[in-house]
Amino acid sequence: MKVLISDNLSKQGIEILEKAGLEVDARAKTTPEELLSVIGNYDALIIRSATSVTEEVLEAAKKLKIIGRPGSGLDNVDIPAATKRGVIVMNTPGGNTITTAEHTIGMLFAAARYIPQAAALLRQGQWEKKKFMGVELSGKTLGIIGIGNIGAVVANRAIGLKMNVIAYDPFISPERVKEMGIELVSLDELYKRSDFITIHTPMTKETKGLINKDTIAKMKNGVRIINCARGGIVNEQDLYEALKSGKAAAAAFDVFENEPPVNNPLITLENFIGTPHLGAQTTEAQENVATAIAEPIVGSSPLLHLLRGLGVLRGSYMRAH
Ligand code: 9EZ
Repeated sequence: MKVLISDNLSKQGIEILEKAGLEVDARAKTTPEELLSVIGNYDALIIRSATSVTEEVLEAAKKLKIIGRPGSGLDNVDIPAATKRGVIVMNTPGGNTITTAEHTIGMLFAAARYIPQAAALLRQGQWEKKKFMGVELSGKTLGIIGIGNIGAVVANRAIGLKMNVIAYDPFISPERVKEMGIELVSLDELYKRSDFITIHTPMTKETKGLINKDTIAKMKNGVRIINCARGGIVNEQDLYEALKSGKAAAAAFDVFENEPPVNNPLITLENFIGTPHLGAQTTEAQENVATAIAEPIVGSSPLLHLLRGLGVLRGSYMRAH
């Protein structure tokens, strides 16, 4: 079984594949043209965000049985086209949970105290205090939109910071909310009561542009907004206006409508903090997702051959935890 790794994968993942006797080609920075020309030789493909698996790629991938995407987000894979050809698509959303939640907590502090802006000025020799009067997190209300795996860890850490945590999620059970020790509210109530708002939903047609001028108008004056989920859930133009007018005191984003954000006016604002999609960038998360994607690919090797031989496997989408 031949495996192509078209982007970077932590060495722990590569070792698992090699030890199992799979033939591994680690070709970081594979171009779309290269991918098209070589993909026909491989049984398995491991990608990151840089590789797009289009219908054209899948058409050329005559031997391909499985695509693994370490981490969450499968925006760059044409899942229906893969499924049509009996190719399994797998991701590992669990491996990033704590790391992404911790980045969110970091952004919460950054938005409360302007740490990145103050540090940048200090580097330039400026000792600026007046400009950076912050607020405490303790006693403030944190509104979490989307209380799945990451949202739940953010809630737990925020409770430790003595924040009052409220959440909105159309899919959560009341029992689970009770276990977490937080209050489930409507979206309108969340907007009305929150001092800080953080988003932890996937990008869907319901969440695209969820935070916009109309919903911002429902928020408290001086609200601080965090987005470490997906670019575009917050309308960037509308947020720009809110940060400019002071309606929103600060915003801290790890994700953008276009990444990297070129000519994006948001990043010029003093009360905006941006990081370059660092949500999953820890040693621990990268090891977690690399091993979590390698293990089922190894396990799949004999099983996939058998199932395809029997005509059972028609393609599907699964999660490897
Ligand atoms: C939808 C959502 C949040 C939401 C939350 C989760 C999949 N999903 N979608 C509409 N977990 C706010 C408005």
